[in-house]
Amino acid sequence: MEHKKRTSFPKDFLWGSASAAYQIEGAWDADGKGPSVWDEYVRIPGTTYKGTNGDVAVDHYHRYKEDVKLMADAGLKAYRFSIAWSRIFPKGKGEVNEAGLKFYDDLIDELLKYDIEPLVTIYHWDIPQALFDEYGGWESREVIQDFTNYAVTLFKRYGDRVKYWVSLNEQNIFVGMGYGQALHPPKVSDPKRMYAVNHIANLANASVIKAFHAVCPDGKIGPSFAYTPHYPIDTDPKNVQAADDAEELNSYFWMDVYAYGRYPSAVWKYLEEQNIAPTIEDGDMELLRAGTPDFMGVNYYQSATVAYNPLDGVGMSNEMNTTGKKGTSKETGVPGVYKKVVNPFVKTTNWDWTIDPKGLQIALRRINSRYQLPILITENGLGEFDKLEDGQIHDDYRIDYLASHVTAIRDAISDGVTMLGYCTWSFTDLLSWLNGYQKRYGFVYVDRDVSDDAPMTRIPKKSFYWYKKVIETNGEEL
Ligand code: BGP
Repeated sequence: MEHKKRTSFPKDFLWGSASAAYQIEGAWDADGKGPSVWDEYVRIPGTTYKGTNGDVAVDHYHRYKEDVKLMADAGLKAYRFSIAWSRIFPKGKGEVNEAGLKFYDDLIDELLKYDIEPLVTIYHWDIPQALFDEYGGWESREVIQDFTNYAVTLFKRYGDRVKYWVSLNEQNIFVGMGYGQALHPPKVSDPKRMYAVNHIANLANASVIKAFHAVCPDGKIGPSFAYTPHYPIDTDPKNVQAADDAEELNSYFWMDVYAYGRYPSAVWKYLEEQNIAPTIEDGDMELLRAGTPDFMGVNYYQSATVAYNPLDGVGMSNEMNTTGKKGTSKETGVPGVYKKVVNPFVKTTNWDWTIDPKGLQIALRRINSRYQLPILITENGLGEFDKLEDGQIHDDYRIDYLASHVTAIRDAISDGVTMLGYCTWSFTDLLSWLNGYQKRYGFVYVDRDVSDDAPMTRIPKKSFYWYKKVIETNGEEL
């Protein structure tokens, strides 16, 4: 829709940035922290770009005061970060580690000192290795109780100061990459196990949300879903059908469970036919319905365009462009459902991610119509090579990307979508899970690359000053 007059951003709109513990903290074994599955996974040769890992990351654990000061300088209203489960419970359960709790106490207090609203992600992919060793982590229903105990510990400790919580970050990605494409821990490729894990993760998510509403009735909680809206390549009905199917299989299969506590019937039938549907036990669906969120968290980076793919057509690829060499991604699809094709109307990044701000507006509208939930954008950003020139980074390409996405949010608001806030990915540069430190996302450059032995100096980029202005003018000046 086009509007004669566009609606302004709400006065209390949360302009923020996001991060994840493993990608910024470092201090991987400090002060009683136990290992997570990522601490172990990165040591397997060939799993990450040039063997990079988060042992030191960008040393946020020791430099959080400097980082928060920079956030205050940028005028951030909110900061989304995740808590490392194995800092709180080194073995995933049992004895709590006071030093771990204290680190996040201090971080939260530091943010509040500058009136920055802390948004806490409970789980951003780093399940304690001990739980994986004991019962296979997400493959066992035992994780539901352990995850809930961990989350309740956080609610009780920080609930007086933290109002907004994210339950699971990108369940669709950690389950898909971990058990489908074998690119994340535990490096498994088995659709039956993948859907079984996913159902358990759904139950854990609902259990935590239900517990949260009992412990913190005034707070707000939701999952962060990695939403990639799908388009058909053209108006050939079989391609339109493929796009609908891709949307059901990749998006509604998660978001319907979050919002309504039910699986979409077409996907469920498809999984049964393939004999890969998860086992539903007594009480499961009741729990899913009892743990619905207060908002939908959305991580938006790109859209995807698809076409019809016959039963003997192209399948999933477990090869990704992790080098930043444009055009090196492989063709992928799901036989009998859809295959991904090039959209001639959108450009791509050096990592072959489409750049499609209109897709964000479309995503927000679809979620709004289907679920009628407020939306918090929990991640959006551009991963690029940045060059330090005379001590400065002129990242105009990042400003263009972010400005066009902020415009899309404003358009969605003008269309009637309720938006709570916008967290860019990320504030400082950080570790990109599989792509090392050269794929940068931050407003603040961090002077490090492959080697941990680097100065880690923080340098605000041109986009830092741009975002400061955006926040000052509540999104009027882009
Ligand atoms: C999301 C994750 C983030 C972040 C981001 C960028 O999927 O939630 O943790 O990494 O994507 O992805 P990448 O680092 O692969 O470029």
